[in-house]
Amino acid sequence: MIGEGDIAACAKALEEASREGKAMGQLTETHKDLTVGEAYTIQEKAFGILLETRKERPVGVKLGLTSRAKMEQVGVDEPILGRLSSGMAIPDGGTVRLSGRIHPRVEPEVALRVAAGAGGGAGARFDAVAPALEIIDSRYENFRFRLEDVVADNASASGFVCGPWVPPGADLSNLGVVLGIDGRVAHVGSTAAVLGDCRRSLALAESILERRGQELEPGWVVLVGSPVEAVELAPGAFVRAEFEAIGNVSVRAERGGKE
Ligand code: OOG
Ligand code: MG
Repeated sequence: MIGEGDIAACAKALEEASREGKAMGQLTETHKDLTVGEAYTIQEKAFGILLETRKERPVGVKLGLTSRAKMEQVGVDEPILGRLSSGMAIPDGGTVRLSGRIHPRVEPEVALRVAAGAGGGAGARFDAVAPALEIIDSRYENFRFRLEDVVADNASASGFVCGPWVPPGADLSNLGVVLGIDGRVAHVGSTAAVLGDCRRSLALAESILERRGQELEPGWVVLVGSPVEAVELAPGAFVRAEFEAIGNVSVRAERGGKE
């Protein structure tokens, strides 16, 4: 248990680290008994500060650590949820600015769009699906953290790119995914690696939000979590993800410039 003052201070520190692109020490080094529930409270407070100071709005959620490859990469084996803001969206074929980020990585994801009337605990549905790329960037030194740290740090959310939305007809349970960097294959995977069927991420998002007294909103984007390890983003890199039956999405990394 940590006090309310400590929760506010942690949220402020994380929001500042993210805004200034400066790495910080893990919260669990100072707050050894921080709980996951408290970590979500910190996440919500830091996201609130982000929305207010940057005049942004919530546009969805992201699931993280929903595949074995991702759990092993960061050494945390429990799925988590983070929040997406309007300022994190990058257009398909656009550029992701690396300056202002600490040690950004990119990963391929399926994006689901929450259907109208999906809330109210009836079981969320989605009305469109898109190929997506997620840019993650831990605010902790050396990209190292424990479960509670990464939850407080909004599940390392930093940016996302959605390709063209398509109707939800395809069977998403086992689709091939190729992540390419500069035309070379970096990772090959399947949507089955995400919870056995990446559509399960929707129910998972609902249940995590429900525990926080919240719901998915119609029109929100849900990033299901990466089926493969994330790859470091270097200046000039051209990143493209190809999804069987869904389509492609790309982004270019640049040191400076506009997003
Ligand atoms: C945590 C976020 C994980 C995913 O798709 O699994 C995530 C991290 O790797 O820093 O976004
Ligand atoms: Mg992700």
